[in-house]
Amino acid sequence: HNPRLRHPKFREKLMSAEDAAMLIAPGAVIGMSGFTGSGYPKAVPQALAKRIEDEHAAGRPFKVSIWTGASTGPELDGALAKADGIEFRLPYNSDPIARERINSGQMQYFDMHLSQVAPMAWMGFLGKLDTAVIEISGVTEDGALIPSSSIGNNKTWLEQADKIILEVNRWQSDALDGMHDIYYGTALPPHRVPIPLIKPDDRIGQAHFNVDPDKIVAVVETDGPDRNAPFSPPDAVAEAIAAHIIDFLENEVKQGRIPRGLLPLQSGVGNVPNAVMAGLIEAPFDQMTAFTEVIQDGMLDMIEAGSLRMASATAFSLSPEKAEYFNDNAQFFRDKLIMRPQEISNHPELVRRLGCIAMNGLIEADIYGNVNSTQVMGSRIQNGIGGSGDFARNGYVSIFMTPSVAKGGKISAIVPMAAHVDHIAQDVQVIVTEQGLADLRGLSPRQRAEKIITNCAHPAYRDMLRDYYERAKKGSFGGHAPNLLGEALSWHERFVQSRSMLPD
Ligand code: 0RQ
Repeated sequence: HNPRLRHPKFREKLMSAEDAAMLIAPGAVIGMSGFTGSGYPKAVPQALAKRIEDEHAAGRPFKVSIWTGASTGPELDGALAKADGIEFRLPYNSDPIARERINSGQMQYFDMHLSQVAPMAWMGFLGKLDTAVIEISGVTEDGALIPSSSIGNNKTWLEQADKIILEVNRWQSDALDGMHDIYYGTALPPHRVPIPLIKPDDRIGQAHFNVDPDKIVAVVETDGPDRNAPFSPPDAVAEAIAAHIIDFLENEVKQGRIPRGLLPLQSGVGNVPNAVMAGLIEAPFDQMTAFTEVIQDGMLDMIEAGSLRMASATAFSLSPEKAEYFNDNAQFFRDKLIMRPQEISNHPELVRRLGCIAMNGLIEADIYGNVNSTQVMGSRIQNGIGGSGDFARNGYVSIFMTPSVAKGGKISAIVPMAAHVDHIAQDVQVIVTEQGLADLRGLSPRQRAEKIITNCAHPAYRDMLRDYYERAKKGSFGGHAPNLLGEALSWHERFVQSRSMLPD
């Protein structure tokens, strides 16, 4: 029998993914594991998608609501969205098929701060959770669950669901056991107490999930890899952005504001943040730490190079090659990584206490430093706010980075007015593009505009921005953050009409 199922009660519930999917009813609200392409269930969602397709073919409606940690993989979001089986989705999506369904108005999507998902579920704001479908890497002799490559909201789903389906994935490394730190001390107001984490490497919880064995209705065996999107190697633009950020951090050290090992790093997902990690290996900082959401390829490289001492996160977000590499070398990494529930990895109290250096990507920023991370042309969702808000508002410094143009130069990442705002100017202290870095700390809106236009805008758009700003200073209703309301979103309007922000 499967050596990963070390408790007899769980072996009694072994069944196929197809049989497990039969235990899910139309309209069910399902809490699944999964965070940035790791630790998501791989067999039951596909079997459920097949069942939904069969029901639809027979003319019967069948949709479910899906809650997760963050994004998942093609076997979950992709398969269920393709089957048109998702009625409602929270809290984060980066799957292209699901994105298309959301943007065509067929799927409801509640995009939310990732630290708030578990508390909102406990408070009952999200409704009742019927079923949890959770990938684990094993069950202990005592009947506790050994987490897999992400934790996300699994603790909460296991507590709140009426029934639980487990997927035991043999592909996950045995060495994951012991890397997790599940904190059971959270409570709701008015009973909350301080979270006793003072340093990023503090362990405050336990290695395994508690579970009520009577709620387990199915155990499914799987043997499949996490499927994260591969990273492209850093290009010249990403390298230039990384160099500006490293200069900025070196200066913070030189000014005596932060120690040589910096403060705990938080790095968003994507190619540019990954390039920053690569750049930090060469930088003159030592004994760095990370208190972040996801462990990316670049962080494992930093650990191997000895520049990063340890990382705390809620999930891996590794390219397929790096995920295999991690599994082959898990013994080396296991005492340098701690994985926590996302309400702890992203907790505003902890991000503020530790003084994280928050580094996130953006879609567009306006000349006053308001940042749009989520909605292209103010209406089309890209991914979601994810953890960027948790870290940006509460860190020691909040850095947002982007190439200065998108879509081959047809879109400027610096615009007169952001068409949607996720991060207000007060939560945005540094903006960086390959053109340069704007340190906005302590500046008024008009001082910010001068700096952002001069340092960050692409030359093809710089004069257009300056022209807008000069005219706005004369024609604006108020002079604090000058704007011409009839014109502020005209660049977006031009793109929607002609697919370019550049004038004819
Ligand atoms: O689309 O692939 O169709 O060409 O957005 O853009 O430049 O590859 O950058 O991968 O770093 O993503 C903000 C989306 C940036 C990401 C965002 C288009 C661009 C491309 C991706 P294509 P790039 P990145 C904690 C942190 C929110 C969540 C977060 C994100 C695609 O960083 O989702 O921060 N952030 N989490 O073409 C139109 C623009 C555009 C644009 C970029 N101005 N207009 N399209 N794109 N700028 C981690 C977690 O929470 C999990």
